[in-house]
Amino acid sequence: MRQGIIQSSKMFLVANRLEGKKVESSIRYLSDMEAVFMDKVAFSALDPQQPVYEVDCYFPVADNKSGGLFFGLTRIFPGKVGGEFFMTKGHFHSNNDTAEFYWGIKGKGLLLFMDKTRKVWAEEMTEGSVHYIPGNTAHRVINTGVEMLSFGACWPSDAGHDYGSIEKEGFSARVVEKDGKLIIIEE
Ligand code: S6P
Ligand code: ZN
Repeated sequence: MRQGIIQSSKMFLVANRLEGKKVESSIRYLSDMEAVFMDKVAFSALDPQQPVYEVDCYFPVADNKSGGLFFGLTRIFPGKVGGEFFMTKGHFHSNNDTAEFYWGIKGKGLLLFMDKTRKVWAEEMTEGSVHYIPGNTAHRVINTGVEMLSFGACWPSDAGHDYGSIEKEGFSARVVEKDGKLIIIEE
């Protein structure tokens, strides 16, 4: 049952790519993410024009209007800065107590959660996985695989995005590969 639902949304996402909808697309390059990665020496050796992830969003109602839903499709490229995997910037919602769904479409990764006390936990993201992100919880996705990681998202139209606190304080855990093994380094 669960698998059936995900397979049909995958067909919609991958085959039709929001066809006929007004889609707003954006790309985050390494140059947009200098503060995010730990290893500044490894970072400076890479091409700043390397894309890290791209997002297609469908906003059927005005931003901030209550009662609507927004929809996003994110694709994170495979790659690392030093040992640290490519990832999204991550954010809290500005309207703090608003939740979100993520679901894995292709590839593999980790969804990292962090609450307001900086407690972190993670869920594995794979093709068909479903993730509920509660309110007051920052969320970031990390591509731990060797292919593109694609996932869907659906969130309330009045959620808003607070990137500032993550830009300033970061997450209290990092996901890196060391000696061929994936490890989570906690603060
Ligand atoms: C929006 C939703 C996603 C992200 C996207 C990029 O609430 O969580 O569409 O915007 O995955 O991540 P970020 O952290 O750069 O917004
Ligand atoms: Zn969000």
